[in-house]
Formats: sequence, structure tokens, C-alpha cells
Amino acid sequence: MSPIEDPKDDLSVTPPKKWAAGAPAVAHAIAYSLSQTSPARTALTLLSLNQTKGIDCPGCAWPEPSHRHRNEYCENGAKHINDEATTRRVTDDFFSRHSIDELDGKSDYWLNQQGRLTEPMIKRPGRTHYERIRWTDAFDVIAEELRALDSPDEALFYTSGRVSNEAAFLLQLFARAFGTNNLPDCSNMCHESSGSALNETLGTGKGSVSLDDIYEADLIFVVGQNPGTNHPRMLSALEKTKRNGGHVIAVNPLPEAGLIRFKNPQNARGMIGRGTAIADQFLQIRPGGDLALFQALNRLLLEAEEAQPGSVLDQDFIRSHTTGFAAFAERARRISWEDVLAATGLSRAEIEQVHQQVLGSRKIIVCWAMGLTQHKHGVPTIRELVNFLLLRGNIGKAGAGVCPVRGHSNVQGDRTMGIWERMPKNFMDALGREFNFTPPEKHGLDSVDAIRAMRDGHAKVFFGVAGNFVRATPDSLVTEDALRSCRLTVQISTKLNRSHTVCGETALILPTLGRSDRDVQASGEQFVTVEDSMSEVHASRGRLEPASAALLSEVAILCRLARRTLGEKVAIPWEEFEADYDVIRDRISRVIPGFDAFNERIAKPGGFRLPNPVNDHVFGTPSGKAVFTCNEFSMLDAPEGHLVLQSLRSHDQWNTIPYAMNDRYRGIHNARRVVLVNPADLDELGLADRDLVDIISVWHDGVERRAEDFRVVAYPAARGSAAAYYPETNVLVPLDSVADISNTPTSKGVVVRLELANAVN
Ligand SMILES: Nc1nc2c(c(=O)[nH]1)N[C@H]1C(S)=C(S)[C@@H](COP(=O)(O)OP(=O)(O)OC[C@H]3O[C@@H](n4cnc5c(=O)[nH]c(N)nc54)[C@H](O)[C@@H]3O)O[C@H]1N2
Ligand SMILES: Nc1nc2c(c(=O)[nH]1)N[C@H]1C(S)=C(S)[C@@H](COP(=O)(O)OP(=O)(O)OC[C@H]3O[C@@H](n4cnc5c(=O)[nH]c(N)nc54)[C@H](O)[C@@H]3O)O[C@H]1N2
Ligand code: SF4
Ligand SMILES: [Mo]
Repeated sequence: MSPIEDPKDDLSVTPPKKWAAGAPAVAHAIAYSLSQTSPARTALTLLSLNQTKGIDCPGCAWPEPSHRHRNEYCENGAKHINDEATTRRVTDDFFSRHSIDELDGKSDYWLNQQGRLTEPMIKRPGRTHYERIRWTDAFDVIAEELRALDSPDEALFYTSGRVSNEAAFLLQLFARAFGTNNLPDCSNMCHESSGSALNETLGTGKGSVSLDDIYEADLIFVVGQNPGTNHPRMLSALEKTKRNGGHVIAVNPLPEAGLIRFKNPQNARGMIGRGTAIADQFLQIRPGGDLALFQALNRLLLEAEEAQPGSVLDQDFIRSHTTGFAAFAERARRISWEDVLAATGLSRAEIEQVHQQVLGSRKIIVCWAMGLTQHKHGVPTIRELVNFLLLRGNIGKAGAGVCPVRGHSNVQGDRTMGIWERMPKNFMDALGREFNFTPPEKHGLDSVDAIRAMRDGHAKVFFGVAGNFVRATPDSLVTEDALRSCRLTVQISTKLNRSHTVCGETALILPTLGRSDRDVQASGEQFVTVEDSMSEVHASRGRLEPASAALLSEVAILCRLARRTLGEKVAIPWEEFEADYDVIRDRISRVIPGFDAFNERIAKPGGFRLPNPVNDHVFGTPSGKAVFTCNEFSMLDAPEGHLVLQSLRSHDQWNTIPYAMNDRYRGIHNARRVVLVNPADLDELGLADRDLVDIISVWHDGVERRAEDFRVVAYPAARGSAAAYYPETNVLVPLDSVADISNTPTSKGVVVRLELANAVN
């Protein structure tokens, strides 16, 4: 097993790759797995990954096809599961050897590489080290702090989207029975803009398409998404679309490898052949230009209909199933080409070419991810792409629809289970009825507002179930101070991360079982359930011996803590829940629509799909119809000498956790502190490839936010844009720089300047 050291920053650059996956993907997956765990455990995890009786891949929320291949996973899925299945261990003597200050000086990479957490640990007030604590004492500490609060709203219950449906349901039940809706989650920083836009226009916050729709579509837009790295098996699905005669248009400021060509490692053609070309047209858009692009496409559609009435728009659909068309159309005709070209950086000919493709396509899907949601005008952008789909009736028909591609493997399920600071009244009423209590009515705090509340002394206990709050959130220095000002911080985690080294006065680490671990409770072996991006709900069963005998499952931790905190205050059968997860699922089936006979249906191989009423033209909006919206034109504009920076993922990281220092497809090796900029922009800025720079963000509060010592890499990025990795650049995102309506941090649209550091080469 390789020694655990912080890798040296030793940048080398090769040309960006023009295809994704193929044989190297398999080799990289195996190499990372074997650096973490034994060949036997690697074989066990990989052979059960995404199989109907196996482990749901924690890598992302892309669904599995119904006919499963024996190797139904991708390079990154294999790396994620074996990062969890690692045989390295963090034991209590590790914490006596390293002070918290010392650990705080280590990199995110180093912390993760230490291995699985094995014992509950506490940092007591004024102490420099974590020390071991018994589970019962840990629950006492938390319960006492929670009960000592002046109001339940001084507590925050954060979750990240790896948490199972069962644990998520219990967490929100516990928080609400305790008396607060403060349930911030990673989704606030992720697809919240999608939820906001889709709820308003279609009456449901979820995507409408299935994998079969993807295969059947005539035209798929992949916008603001890098599937080759973040949803690799989406490329197998797009390959099928292409073979069935469909087309793909990719919209991105970066020429991402997976958007260009894909070599499917599941077949010989992919392993040794040329693979499949993915995008028929690639639009290298300027950051934040997508609103203008869809506005332009909508204007072209309206004009084409005027020229040949009845031949372009789906008038029947518009009449029967939508409202707001007239006002929208009046507004949409006024968009100017000058604005569109400035915002998108595209030529009119390129956009007209897309328009022709649209006219020739009866069934259209738009897929998107963080490139749309993490912008100031993310919500209007998504509303505008809904307008685009509504115009030709592309909602509620086979091969067509909206496809927000989710990140965390169960982020969508967590929302379904009630993890949201503002669940609607019908959910709250059903929850209260089932458990005989009155859930709090006041909306809770989301992630950004949770940071503000801690900063301002209004929240004093932070309780995190999974995730790495301090590195996932914006304005890192502000967030760190906010967490440090808490009376108590608690993290339920599988692996060590920065959120364990940024501590409240008292801090607890509660180690838990991961997806891959066998979960045995009083009634026998348990499984949990998850919901993917296409609303398929299925079971996940851990296969490995748990990382330590001291671990408790998330469900067990929540049940014991809830009992200890709430006592007999509310009659919730926590002990039965812990003993048998079927009991939790029975209750879920009585509270949440679509889960009738949950236990019976989940027993079927592959589980079941939750209905999306949109597909029957039933819209949960006040009018019962889909809503055309009027969206003001808006674009990102950096003043002269500045660039628009996006913070994104490398191929070798999982959210806040780097697995290695490489980003193979983009040709970046052995370094993460790099900033990718178009060579023409570098010329204009008087900078050269490999210059060492500080990145400084510019925001109207006048505070200087600086990320030091980044190497400039000349890269074919859209003009005026820059790209660098998250979480190293989160320090640059101002806490108040959020998307309108959704309050999502604008991680893809930060105005920056680059300042030469003391250049030494
Ligand atoms: N291996 C791996 N897989 C993952 C994750 C991981 O960290 N590692 N994370 C998971 C999670 S939680 C999520 S949310 C997803 C994220 O999946 P993605 O959204 O693909 O992730 P990002 O790396 O943030 O990439 C954003 C993409 O949007 C493009 N982009 C940026 N700004 C714009 C814009 O203004 N317009 C357009 N059209 N494009 C833009 C970027 O160039 C980039 O290609 O991945 C999930 N899967
Ligand atoms: N600048 C910038 N910031 C961003 C983004 C961006 O693109 N740019 N992306 C945003 C997005 S899309 C997201 S989703 C968030 C992600 O934010 P989070 O979800 O909070 O962060 P992760 O890095 O996914 O959390 C990793 C940690 O989760 C724990 N963990 C893993 N598996 C389990 C498990 O099964 N159980 C438990 N209890 N713990 C587990 C491990 O301890 C691990 O260290 O970050 C957001 N922040
Ligand atoms: S596409 Fe996502 S869910 Fe599927 S195997 Fe890869 S990482 Fe796992
Ligand atoms: Mo995400």
C-alpha cells in the first residue's frame, strides 16, 4: 500500500483529450482501488456494484439500465466505492498523535487518505486533541446541548445526498419533532435552482425523463455538464441515442472530452476501436450565456411559426396544457441579437444551425447540471429552457422532457423524504398526523442562511449527517469562523475531512457504516433504499465487514440520539425503527405519496419508479397547467482586465475530496492549484502560460478574497472565462453572491482578476 503523503505540486500539462473512457479508464479504476484495499475486497465491491442485489454506486445519481451488464459501473464509480472500502483506518491513537491544529494544516487529500473512521471521538472545550468517547456519553452531550438551546431554531441539521431514504426520513422527523425546519442540505448548493424553476413552471421539482426516453430522443442538449467525469455512464446512454439516429448538442465553455467522443469500456468497439462521436454540434458558450441562447432559440421558433403558421409550435399542447403563452411570446420576440451574441460569444450562424436541428426534431430532451444552476440567473435560465420545451410540446411525451442530472447518489431521494427547509403543507400535515405531533410551520434555514445564522450568533449547534460542510460552502474563511463560533459541532461521517478540524467549542465525530458495509440490526441484515435522478427507487445492500466493530449505522445513531433528546415527548417508535428498517419504510409509505406498499415493491429486483405527474400532463401549479415565464435578459459581464471564474471538479476528485492530483481528460497532471485561461485572454492580460498568480475575486462589498499561488495554464476555454478546482477556490465565492430565488452560491460565476505572485519557475 502506498505511503500517505501530500503529493508534491509538480505540474505537467498535456493536450486536452478528445475522447473519454476506453481502456485507460479501466486501468485507472483498478489502480486506485488496489491502492486502497485488497484485490479480494475490490472484486467484491465491483462485482456487486449496481447489481440488483448489491450496492448502489455512491458515485452519482445516474440510473442503471434495467438489463444490467456484469460490469455495471464506471471508472469513477469504482474509485468512489473503493475509497470507502479502503482498509486504512483512523483509530483513537491517531487522534492522540495529531492535534486538531496539526490536522487543520493538512490537505483535503491527506485527511481522506487516512482511511475510515472507527471510534466516536470528542473534542472538549479548550482541548487541543480529540479523545475517545462512549456512544452513550456522546448522545448525552448532544442531547444536553440541544435541550439547553433557547429555541430549537438555534440548531442546524445538515445532510449530504449520500444519506439513504431511511436515514433521511428519520433525520427530518427528528429535527421537526425537536421543533425546527432548519434542514440545510448539499442540494442548496447544487440543483436548488432546478427545483425552484421546475416547481414554478411544471409544478414538480424533478426531472421527467427515463433512460428509455434518452435512447428514443431525436435531439438531446447537454448543457453545463461534464458527464465524462461526473456521470460517466451517461455516455453509454448517449451512445445508444446516437446509434438510434438521435443527435446531441453540447453547450459548454470548455471542450470536455466526454462531450466529444466516447469509447465504451463494456464492449470491444470501445476498448480498441475509435468509439462513438457524442456531440454533433459543440457550442463553446461564454459562462452564463445559456439564458440568452435559449431566448434566441425561442425567438427563432416564434418567428418560424409566424412565417408558416401551424407548422412549428405545438398549438394544441400550448392551448390545452399551458398558461402565459401570450405574455411570454410578446416578451420573447424582443430579445436582441446584439445582446445574444455578446452574452453567448457564439455566432448567429451557430445558433441558426441549432435552430434547424430543433426544427427537424420531434422529441427533444434538455440535460443540465452545475453549469446552469450555480449562476446568479440560474433559475431564469432553467425557466427559459422549459419555455423552449413547452413551445413544441416536449413535456409529457416519450423521448422528450427535462433532465436535471443530479449529483449525489441519493440527493433526490433525500428531498422526497422531506429534507428541505421549506417542505409544503401537505407533507407537514401528513407527517404530523402519522406521528401525532405538530411540525413547526416556520420555514427553516438553507445552507447559506445557516452560515449567516452561525456567524451572527443565532445558531449554536451544527449537526451534519454526511458531507463536508466547511469545504462545500462558499466564502471559506467566513464559514470557518461561523462554525468555530458554535457551542457544538457534530459530524456523522465515514472518513476524515476538514469539517472535523474546524470545530465548535465542543466537537464530536460519530463514525458510521458506509454503503459498502454490511448492516446487521436486531431483526437481522438490513438494506437501505435510494432514488436516482430518474425517480427509480431501489435497494442497496452492503457486502463488506464493517470498518470497525464500534460503528453504528446512520439509522441507529439517529434513533438513539432522538430517543435521548426527545424522551417521551413524542410517541415515535425509535427502537423499532432501529431494529428493523422495514418499519421505517412502512411509515414512509403512509406519509409520502408514491410509496404505497413500499416494502413489497422494493423487494422486486430493480425496485420501482415514482410517477412524475408531468408525464400525464398533470401539473402541480396553481392553475394545474405548465407555466410559460417571462425572463429578463441577463448576462455575466467582467470589467476589463477581469475574467469570469468557474470552480469545477477534476476527474480525480469526489466533490470536496481530491483522490489524486490529476485531471487526465483536461491534460493536467500532478497539480490542483491551476487556473485554465484562453491564450488570447492571457495575451491581453499580459500573462504567460505557467505564470504563478493569485486569484482575487471582486465583489461589491469591497472585501478582498484571495486564493494564492495558482499556476496559469493556457487552455481552449471560452474567451473571458477561467476555470479552477473546487474546493480550493471556494474562498473566492462571496457568501452573498447567490442565485436569485434559489439562494445557491454562484460557484460558476465569480468575477476575478489574476495578479502575478512572486514568479519563480
Ligand atoms: N467523479 C465525480 N463525479 C461526480 C462528482 C464529483 O465530484 N466527482 N460530483 C457529483 C455532484 S454532487 C454533482 S452536482 C455532479 C456535478 O456535475 P457537473 O455539473 O458536470 O460538475 P462540474 O465539474 O461542476 O462541471 C460543470 C460543467 O459545466 C460547465 N459550465 C460552467 N459554467 C457554465 C455555463 O455558464 N454554461 C454552460 N453551458 N456550461 C458551464 C463546466 O465547464 C463544466 O463542464 O457530479 C456528480 N458526480
Ligand atoms: N465552489 C464550489 N463549491 C461547491 C460546488 C462547486 O461546483 N463549486 N458544488 C456543490 C455541490 S454540487 C455539492 S453537492 C456540494 C457537496 O457537498 P457535501 O455533500 O457536503 O460534500 P462531500 O464532499 O460530498 O462530502 C464528503 C464527505 O462525506 C462523508 N461521507 C461519504 N459517504 C458517507 C456516508 O455514506 N455516510 C456518512 N455519514 N458520511 C459519508 C465523508 O466523510 C466525506 O468526507 O458542494 C457544493 N460546493
Ligand atoms: S455513472 Fe455514476 S452511479 Fe453510475 S457507476 Fe459511474 S459514478 Fe456510479
Ligand atoms: Mo451536487
